[in-house]
Amino acid sequence: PTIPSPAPRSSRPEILAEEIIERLTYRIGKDAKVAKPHDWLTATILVVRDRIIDKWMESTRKVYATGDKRVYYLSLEFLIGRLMRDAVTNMGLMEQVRDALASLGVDVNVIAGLEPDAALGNGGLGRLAACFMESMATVEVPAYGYGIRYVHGLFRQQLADGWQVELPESWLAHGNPWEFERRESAYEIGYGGTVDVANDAEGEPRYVWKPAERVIAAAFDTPVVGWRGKRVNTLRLWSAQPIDPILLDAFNAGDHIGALRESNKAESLTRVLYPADATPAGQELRLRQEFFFSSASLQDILRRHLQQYDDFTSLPDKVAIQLNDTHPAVSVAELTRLLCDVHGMDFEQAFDIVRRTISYTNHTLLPEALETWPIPLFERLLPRHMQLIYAINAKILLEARREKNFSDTEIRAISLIDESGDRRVRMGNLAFVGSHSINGVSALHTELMKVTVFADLHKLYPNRINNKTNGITPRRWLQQCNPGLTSLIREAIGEEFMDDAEKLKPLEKFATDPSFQEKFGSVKRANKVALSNLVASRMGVKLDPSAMFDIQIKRIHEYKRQLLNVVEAVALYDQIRSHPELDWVPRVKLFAGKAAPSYHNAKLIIKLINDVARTINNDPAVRGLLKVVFVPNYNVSLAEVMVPAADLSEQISTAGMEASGTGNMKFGLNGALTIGTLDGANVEMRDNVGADNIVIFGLRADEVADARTDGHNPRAIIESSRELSQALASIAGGVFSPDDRNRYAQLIDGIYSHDWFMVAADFDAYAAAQRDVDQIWNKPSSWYAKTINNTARMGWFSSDRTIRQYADEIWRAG
Ligand code: DL6
Repeated sequence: PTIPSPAPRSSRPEILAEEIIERLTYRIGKDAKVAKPHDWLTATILVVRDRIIDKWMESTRKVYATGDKRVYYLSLEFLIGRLMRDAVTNMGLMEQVRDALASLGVDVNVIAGLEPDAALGNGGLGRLAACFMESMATVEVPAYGYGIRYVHGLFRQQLADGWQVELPESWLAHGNPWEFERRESAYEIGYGGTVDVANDAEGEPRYVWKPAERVIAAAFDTPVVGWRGKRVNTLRLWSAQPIDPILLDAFNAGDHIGALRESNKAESLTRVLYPADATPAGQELRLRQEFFFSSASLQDILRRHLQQYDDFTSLPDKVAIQLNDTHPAVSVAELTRLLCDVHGMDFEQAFDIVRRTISYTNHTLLPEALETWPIPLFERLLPRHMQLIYAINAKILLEARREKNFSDTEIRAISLIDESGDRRVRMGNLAFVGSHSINGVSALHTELMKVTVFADLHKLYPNRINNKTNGITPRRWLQQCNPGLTSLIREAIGEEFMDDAEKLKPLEKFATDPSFQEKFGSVKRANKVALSNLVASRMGVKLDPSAMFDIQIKRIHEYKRQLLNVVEAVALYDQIRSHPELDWVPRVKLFAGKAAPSYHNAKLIIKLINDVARTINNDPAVRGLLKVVFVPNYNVSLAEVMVPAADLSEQISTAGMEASGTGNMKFGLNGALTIGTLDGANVEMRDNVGADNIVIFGLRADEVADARTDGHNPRAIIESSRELSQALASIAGGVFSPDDRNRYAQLIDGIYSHDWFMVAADFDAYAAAQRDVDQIWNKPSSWYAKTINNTARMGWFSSDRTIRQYADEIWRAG
């Protein structure tokens, strides 16, 4: 029979309102009179979702019909944030939904603010994956994101007496109306056990892995809408379920807890996101998670391929698999296993297909962040994969010796096995050799990759490393988070920039226009008032919106140097007190960010910021000229309020350590001036906005490397800087921690003794750069010219550009 398609849905507000009531009644089972705000939110999402589904099916049908290549983005993290505003604006339904809800007496902003912030990621890497998903739909690349449906995302951060306290976060508490459980898409994932060998009909050895443990990976799909609803892609997140939900024999024998043991064990696999940023959580559970989602995704990809094609020889032409960092690197071995052991291919052919299908993005050079696993653990959990890794290693090492005459030292460096201490599998090397493309995330980072972590592999395969500078989606990070600025830009230059962020360029013409500057200033002020209201209501701290809002928001890490920022705040505080007669620029220094729970120094830095804040904010001598605020529980939704309100963006990492940064781009786009080092994408920001429109200071990456190898003398540097030595002495001496005078002694001693992160080395340059910023602030026409130029010239940092480059140069798709 011919099955008719559903009739197209109207987007008239009165129809939307009718449907919202219908969903409220029949899907949620609530009478409008007693419905709670969450019920209205769910009903509204369900109505919007139906319109998305039409587009979703159209997109899926299209790729089946055309046979276009599909892109699979494997990421252990997707830092999504709220979805409603994003989906509604991308569908072009914002006004209609607002009117429909208003006709029912409901304020869209109120219910949008109730949506939980899906924090299935730690920081930049996870947020990048979320921006990429939106951009892949926007630039019409047929793509699937694959990850884990953690029940608890990144912890909720509270402050207790200035210390970070971690609390569980439950984004699924009210259900998740965006997702569809796909019971038919479930796969078995094995762990442990043995590997049997038997000869096949041709006498070739065939390996059969007999896992000792098995769990089910069940799929949950969320539609991802591109700008103007052009395409809808799928984010497929895996949830672990037991094979046997309950052991009835045990239950009937009275062991009610033991009967659920298997079930609990399976479910614990996907219960929590590891809150480690840049350092691998060296836990068995983490490796289990990595294999779990890699294997489920690959089985799904192969199944879909076989639905359309006879065999896997066409896989590299029809499928591109992007590994987001090394977390899914075990995919290299798992895809080889699936092709060889399950689908009967020989090893050489299988590995050739793997390499032509997979590509890998590196996101960090920090040695402690390069994942390695102890061989005994790897062998125990994944015995067949271990064999395959040895086989891949033998092949690569032979190639290196025979074709490139590699020395023993070079061979040791490229080996998949680190033999230097306890033997470990190097996931970065595995990802590298199993990929046809390895990319860094900014120009500087990519060049450093070639001469540091992957120097020897780069020598072996000189054409594989390439750069794809990160980007951000301008829909979330301009249009949705800053409607005031978006309307102002539209009035000035029309709407083209909404489809192509590089079309923001014509805004340059207005950079020096006094009346535009004034309007730009009013928009900024309104955003600062909004942030001040949030800070007042959450923290009871009053901010003056006419002061300069100087903001540093990101994970708390020593290399990101929140410590440099707070030490400078202390030095400025001393200066203001010593010279009250001077014309100081009023500043509010705002910080937000989470520290990994086990990262002692990062947590101490949070406490220090809060100690300094308490002292400065309560000192009448400062007369409100300086305030320091640490806003708790940084997440995507908080960033959406803080970014548009920033005057000054702090991007001050030790040069050579921040792979790219993406907060830097968000601030620039929203008209903040950047103070930063020549690190990560700051370098390309300077190239794009012009050296006059960004304040750069400090050591360059090569100078940091030289200082570290030549052994610089931080003590001498500190002693030569009165401001710095005073600031450090007051912190170390307990001026800000009278309850525990030694609290910061060790932290500050680290600066005196080795200063690995170059806090002392860069301090004077940083303080001088801050005074340059003050000068610019004091000339509003110059300030606005620079900040307007930042907005006008930040379009290149759209993730649409980044995705087009991935699609053209790596995936050859879209
Ligand atoms: O590429 C996204 C993001 C970069 O912008 C940051 O500079 C970088 O630190 C971050 N890397 C990680 C690495 N974690 N691990 N593994 O989060 O990636």
